[in-house]
Amino acid sequence: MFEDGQLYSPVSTKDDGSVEVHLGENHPGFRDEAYRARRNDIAEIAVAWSPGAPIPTVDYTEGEQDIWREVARELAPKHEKHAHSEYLHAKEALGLPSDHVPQLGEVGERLVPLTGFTYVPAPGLVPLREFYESLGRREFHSTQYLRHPSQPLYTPEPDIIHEVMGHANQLASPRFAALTEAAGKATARAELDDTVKFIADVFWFTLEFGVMWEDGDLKAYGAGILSSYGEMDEYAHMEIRPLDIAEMGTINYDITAYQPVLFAADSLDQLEDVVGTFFDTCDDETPSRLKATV
Ligand code: TIH
Ligand code: FE2
Repeated sequence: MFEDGQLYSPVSTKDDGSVEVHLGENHPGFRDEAYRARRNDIAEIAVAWSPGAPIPTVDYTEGEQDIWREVARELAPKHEKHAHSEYLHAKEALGLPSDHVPQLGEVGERLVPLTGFTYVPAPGLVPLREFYESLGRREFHSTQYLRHPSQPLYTPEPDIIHEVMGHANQLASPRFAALTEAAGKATARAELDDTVKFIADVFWFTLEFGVMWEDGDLKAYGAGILSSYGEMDEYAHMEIRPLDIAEMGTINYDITAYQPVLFAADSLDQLEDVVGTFFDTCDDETPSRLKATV
């Protein structure tokens, strides 16, 4: 749908300090001047922020509030039907608003008493290593813009709906939060970029696109499925494989389409056992050792 292989639209800063977000030709907002200007303004807020400063707020427009409300309304019944109970309980405990876009500061204030995670602003792509290392400190780099209104049910480009409805609800669970932190700590230990990529790929097929058996039903717990009401209609029909770290770390995937291959955990205990242990023990030798087994 977008340019090949890139999750976020590139952001550049000009000499005068203004910020430009480069939407690809296939981006649904490419020909929408107002949307492009808005993306630049929101990115500028994150670029201007530095760690330690108060979390900046965005004054969301009625149109943006409407997208949030529409997606929250559409997702609610789908979550009831398809989300794993661990996510549903965490979502309830977090209690995010469905009638307006929450500010990142508010998301953090709600998360901290539950799992200690905070949310900090990101203009777009955060370098892989930086993004994951901060997860190891229970800090989540989040975009603040909203997806283009013409395609609310799915976006290949993570937006605040994904970061918050997908990830923050998940990070309100102490068990998912611990797995996420473990992925971050593994990244911080890694010296090789290949190791970081391997960890990121295992993260992709678990905390981002993971599914899990619960009472005989295949439920979703991955943030990327749970923020997309288009993808929630489809995931059960995809190819479902058992959890396998070596396969998750080596399989090729297209980030711009519904994920055709998903990995199912038998239970949360098994997820922690297999994936948690991998994150806890992974070092720079682990990926090459595992690659030799596939
Ligand atoms: N596809 C997700 C959504 O529509 O909410 C966003 C993404 C998650 C992971 C990668 S892109
Ligand atoms: Fe994500």
